[in-house]
Amino acid sequence: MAFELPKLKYAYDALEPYIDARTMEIHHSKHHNGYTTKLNAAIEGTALENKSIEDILTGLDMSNMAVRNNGGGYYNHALFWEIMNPEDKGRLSGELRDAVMNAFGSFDGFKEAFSKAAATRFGSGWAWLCVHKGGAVEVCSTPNQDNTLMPDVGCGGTPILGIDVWEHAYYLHYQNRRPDYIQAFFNVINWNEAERRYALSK
Ligand code: MN3
Repeated sequence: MAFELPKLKYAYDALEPYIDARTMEIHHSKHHNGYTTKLNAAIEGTALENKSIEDILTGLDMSNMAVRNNGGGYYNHALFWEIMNPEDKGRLSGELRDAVMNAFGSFDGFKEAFSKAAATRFGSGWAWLCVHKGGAVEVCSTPNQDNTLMPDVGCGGTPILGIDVWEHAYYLHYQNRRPDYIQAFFNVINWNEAERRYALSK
């Protein structure tokens, strides 16, 4: 079964003014589509062909750059679209809130750690909030299309929230102002989805 580009659950312009429609359209229909197509090409006829994307990434041979880059790109963007929502954003609550308070002391403490990880990622990459088995959360950052499911990336657990800090994610609207984009992202986080993923992965 080939992987398919996931459909967005909202319109390209739904995250305006925080993320502009043109960026969303190119990001989804070009960039994410490209990762999907190249992932399928990279696994066709191999032992990875019938595995889930999670299994492919957790068991990844990190020297397999085609699967690392495109499998990461496929998974990361699928997560990214889901953990944003223009309307029903919810708020940090329940067990995820408890875990965030334990790790960072306050919501502002979390926001500062997450924003710093995103802002200081040199070049292209992602910042994550991830959860370890047992329920503890941590913030970390990975380069390129790596993520915390992959082996030996320096931090671990299952990502439940992530921000894409590749320039293609923000440059049209924010140009070099990555911190403004990171700040804006907090307005579109879908906390209900993050909490759902936390419960599944803790
Ligand atoms: Mn991207």
